[in-house]
Amino acid sequence: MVRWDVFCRVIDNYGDIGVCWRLARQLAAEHGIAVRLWVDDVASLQRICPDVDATLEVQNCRGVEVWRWIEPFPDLVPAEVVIEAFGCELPENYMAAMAPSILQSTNHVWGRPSPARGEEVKRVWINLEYLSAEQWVEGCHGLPSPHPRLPMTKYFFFPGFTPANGGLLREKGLLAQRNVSQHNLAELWDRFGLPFPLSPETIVSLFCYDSAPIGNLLDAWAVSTTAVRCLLPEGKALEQIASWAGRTSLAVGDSVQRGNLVLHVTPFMPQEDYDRLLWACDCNFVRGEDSFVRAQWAARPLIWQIYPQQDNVHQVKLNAFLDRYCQGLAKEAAAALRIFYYNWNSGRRLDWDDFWQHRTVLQDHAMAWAGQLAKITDLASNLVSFCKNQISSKNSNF
Ligand code: TRH
Repeated sequence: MVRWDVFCRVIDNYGDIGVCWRLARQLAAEHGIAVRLWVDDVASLQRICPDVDATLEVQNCRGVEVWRWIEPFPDLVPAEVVIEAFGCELPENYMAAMAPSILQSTNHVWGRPSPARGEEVKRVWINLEYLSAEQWVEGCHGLPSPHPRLPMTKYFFFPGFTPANGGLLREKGLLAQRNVSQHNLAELWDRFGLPFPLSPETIVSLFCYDSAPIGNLLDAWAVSTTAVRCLLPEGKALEQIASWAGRTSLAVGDSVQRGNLVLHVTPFMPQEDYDRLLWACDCNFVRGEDSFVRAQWAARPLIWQIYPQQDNVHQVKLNAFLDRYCQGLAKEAAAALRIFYYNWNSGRRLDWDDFWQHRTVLQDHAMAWAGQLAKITDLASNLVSFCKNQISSKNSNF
């Protein structure tokens, strides 16, 4: 059996570990791969998967071996496939051990004798990149990058929205599960301990950075022509919202009512439950990378706050996504969507009613978009095929 090591450094927030955790679980569950996930901040993983024990150095969770990534890094036999997530830079001694070698012993740390003693170990080294809808990504997906000193090649693997790149994370059966849940919303709301929404109330989830014009949005909802119920997972944005509400603080379980808006502070949920929350809401405000993708699988209108980068590089990425997403969307709805995205991402005043008047069109489009994306092979399967090809290739650089 081929073994994989996935390396993840938590920079800030939950996106990096969110993506790596999903990937690791899917590789184990759907591809029968023995996965070690190396993460430097196990506490962040525990936030999205409470089954994880943040005090342990190593543990088995959901079919994945989770290891705390410590420095100095232990000397061990590297796996056959090494995933360096988001350019997180592998430990030097690990990288040196990755260079082509003849296996001296079958006594692996993992205890799985693969390959046989005396055989050359071929390894594949992947840099898993951030998601972008930009055109150039297609040209760079899968490109090799030889190591300047060691006889090894790293391959760039880009997630994306077209068959010309690595695809998006999508577990087997995810959309079927979503469909069942969306036809049984009462059960979903019950699960969250929230009352079943009264039509024509609009239910939104709000997951954002505190740089967003949150006060503006809440003001817009308070004067909205239709009632809005906002579910806000606890996080950094709470402080700003508390001050908007004229409170010293807000905590899980608190509610705020103003005009046509009711806001509930909900707990930060396990990843699977957060998915379900996205399925249940009429519109989802998401951020970063992973919640952004999950909101697309939810097939509901979404507002994306992109992770801000230096020199406004993120604006280009935002436009690239909008260009793809708006294809096939009615002109007026597309214009309203674009304006709302720009204002949300650049701190300007928001006109919720102007945007939400297109809700039916936006809803149909979100469903069509998810269907279109689902035709593309998912990221884990693409990654497995890519690595298999590299390993079996006679011209492999390993
Ligand atoms: O947390 P983020 O802002 O992560 C970001 C981005 O990934 C960005 O690209 C990266 O560079 C930066 O971190 C360092 O947003 P993201 O990507 O949506 O990740 C949030 C994760 O948290 C996602 O896996 C969903 C999960 N989550 C829960 O499990 N429960 C919850 O209640 C919520 C709100 C989120």
